[in-house]
Amino acid sequence: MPSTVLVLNGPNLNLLGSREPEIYGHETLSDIAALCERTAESLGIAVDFRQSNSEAELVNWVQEARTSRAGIIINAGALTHTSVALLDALTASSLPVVEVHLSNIFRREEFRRHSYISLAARGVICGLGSQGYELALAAVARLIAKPSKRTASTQKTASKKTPAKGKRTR
Ligand code: CA2
Repeated sequence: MPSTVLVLNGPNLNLLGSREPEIYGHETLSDIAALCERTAESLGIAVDFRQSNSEAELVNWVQEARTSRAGIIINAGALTHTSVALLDALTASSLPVVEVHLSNIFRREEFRRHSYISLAARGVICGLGSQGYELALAAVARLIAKPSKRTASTQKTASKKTPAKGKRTR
């Protein structure tokens, strides 16, 4: 059975496609869900795509994912900039997390430049619209395939006696 990645979408993302297309594009959330399904299939993984306007529901879903999902992709919407609860849940999940934003949060209002979620994220993708979800899925698929990359390289380094001349070690 393929590994399943939880793709979470926060408040107001259900409105996509209806307003502010100059910022968020013309695609609806259903279009993005379909894109994620197709992308996941091509990567040999599965997606569980969800949206909620409730912080509590999102926290509950992250907690449930801990034992049933292989990774999390999250566009927390405005909760990105406010929610320590979501940050704590993501950190506690110990799963690989990739944060996505449709818009470039660094080209917008000052308050959007800070993300609590980023502290729990292995990577952050913003400003590329729905393509960000595709890229995040590819990144999570790799992280799932090589979950202990850091450990493996640490082991390799630890087992090396002396580094080759002129070669850098970390
Ligand atoms: O760029 C993103 O993906 C955001 O996460 C979207 C959030 C915003 O609060 C973040 O700063 C950046 C807002 C989602 C609301 O989307 C709407 C879509 C259409 C109409 C109104 C809101």
